[in-house]
Amino acid sequence: MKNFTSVTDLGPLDQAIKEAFEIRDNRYKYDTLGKNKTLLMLFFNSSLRTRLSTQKAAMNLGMNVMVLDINQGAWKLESERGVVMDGDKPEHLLEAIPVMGAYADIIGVRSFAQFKNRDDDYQEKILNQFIKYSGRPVFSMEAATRHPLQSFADLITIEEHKTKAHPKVVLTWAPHPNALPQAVPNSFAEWMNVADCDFVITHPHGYELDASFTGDAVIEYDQMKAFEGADFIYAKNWSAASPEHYGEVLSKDRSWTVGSRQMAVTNNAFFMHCLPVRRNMIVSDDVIESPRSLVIPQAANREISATVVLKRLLENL
Ligand code: AN0
Ligand code: CP
Repeated sequence: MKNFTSVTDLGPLDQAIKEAFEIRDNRYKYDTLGKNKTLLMLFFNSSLRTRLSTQKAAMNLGMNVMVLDINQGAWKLESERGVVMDGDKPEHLLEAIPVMGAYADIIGVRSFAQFKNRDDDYQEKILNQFIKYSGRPVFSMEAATRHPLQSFADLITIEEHKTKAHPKVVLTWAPHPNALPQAVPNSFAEWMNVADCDFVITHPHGYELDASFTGDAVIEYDQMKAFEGADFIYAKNWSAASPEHYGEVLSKDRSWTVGSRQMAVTNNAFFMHCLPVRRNMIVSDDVIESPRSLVIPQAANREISATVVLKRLLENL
């Protein structure tokens, strides 16, 4: 594997799942593969899970790891070409990227949607510059439109817990005070479209995700109806994705907060969320604390998905 930015880079999912279970059962199996190889993890945005799980994955493979928070201690980076740099940004990505490439064998990048220009975000302008100018394999640690390491961990978690071949999986929007990216729901939809499941997405009007991600999913605007008979409930907030209202918060309707009222009509569904989660906005205390909540196993599986991805990238060096 050359780069990892979406589900298509991984090839057949059954093979990827097999590798994930192999790693889960012996996570140090390839502990010399990364000897004298250096991973640079680059964060333009905050992180708890991605930072720790990806570093742990690299250590499982015997790699050296460097972590850089661009906004804390590095120079602020300009990303537009042709700009007269007389503002607050002392360095350009076009120099910074090849410099970083000189020190690293593999580069992980976290760079959220900026909500300034929908086309720039949806064309993955920042991530693609890393691929173009670093000369190194690049993987997404959540970019503008996708969070594939999360979706891979989500898929592993569903595979571990499903009790039928084609479970009903429901992605539900839930309220949040701020404008959040569409990366997690986009990616989850993209992966569920490839996986073996009945996939339903539910959200208020105005929160339609881009059709390139939703694919064959059934869109149901009635949340209670969507939840009927579900085996897995995946909650997430996202802001509007449409060109007219891109990045806007259109609703904070707390009747969409996932609680026992909605879970009661499911098939005793498991509850999932990528974390960080705002309790009693996205999900009630009792649902996230219930024995059916998978949020901690999901987060734990981030180490597994990252180990598989780094292993594949190392094998191709
Ligand atoms: C981010 C998001 O919604 O994309 C990261 C989730 C993994 N969440 C927040 O900014 C709260
Ligand atoms: N789920 C996830 O990516 O969490 P962090 O933002 O803490 O990395």
